[in-house]
Amino acid sequence: MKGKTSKGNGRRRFLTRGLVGGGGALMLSGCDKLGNTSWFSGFLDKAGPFTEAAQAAVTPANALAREYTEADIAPTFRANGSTDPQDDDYLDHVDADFADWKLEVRGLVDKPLSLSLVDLRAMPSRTQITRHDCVEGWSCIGKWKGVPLKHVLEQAGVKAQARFVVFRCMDTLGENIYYESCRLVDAFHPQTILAYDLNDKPLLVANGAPLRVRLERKLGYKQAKYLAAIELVDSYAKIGGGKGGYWEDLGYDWYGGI
Ligand SMILES: Nc1nc2c(c(=O)[nH]1)N[C@H]1C(S)=C(S)[C@@H](COP(=O)(O)O)O[C@H]1N2
Ligand SMILES: [Mo]
Repeated sequence: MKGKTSKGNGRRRFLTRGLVGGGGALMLSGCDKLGNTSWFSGFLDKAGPFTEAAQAAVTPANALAREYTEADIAPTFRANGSTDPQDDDYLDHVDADFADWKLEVRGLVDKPLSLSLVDLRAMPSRTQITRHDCVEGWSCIGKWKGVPLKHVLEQAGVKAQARFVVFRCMDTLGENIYYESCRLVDAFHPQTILAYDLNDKPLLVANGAPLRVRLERKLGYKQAKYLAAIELVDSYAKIGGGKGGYWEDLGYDWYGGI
């Protein structure tokens, strides 16, 4: 199952409901200030992303990413990659305003969980204003609110054999379903949250509604959108193309540190 809609263009009507928001030009202008002036694109061209060893040599794993002020927030958070998934299951959730959507927490846990948005919003939350850096050479500052992944993992109870968290998404990009993964130390990082709000509003479809991860010390492609499940595993070798993520399977660095 590729998950592509068989219901044709009719399913695209939510686009005109404005959930995606803004025209392309408008969305770009929200980030121009930073995208054009930041050190970031030049840095990546020359050096590539931090590998795990390089980052570990410079900063400890629990070092915090820089946080910004309200004044730094881009007027529109740019969207990238999948911005309007057409997978049937996803479109059903959009139609129901995500009322029946649940985040499954499974794999190497003591107690698998199934959490609704109401459940997630009732858990402790963290709000952070951070800069998102995409390898395509743009950056954007946004305010994210969500539940620290740590709380979810503590509730589920991580088994001793678990080494990675796999983020299972609902969107098909090209031929494959998007997914990502990170080490437990990054999953327990204080700024790693499962975000449901962006700039004080529920996430738009374009930015990963209803839930996406924020791994603030990592590049844009690690920030998995449209979450369906988080899975605790001891290895990701048998998942997807075996490299730990959608873009990793196509050759990107798995660690993706910044
Ligand atoms: N599920 C899913 N997550 C994803 C992507 C995607 O296509 N699908 N694209 C990634 C990339 S490359 C970037 S830069 C960011 C973009 O997030 P945004 O649309 O909120 O800017 O999401 C990342 N997470
Ligand atoms: Mo990206």
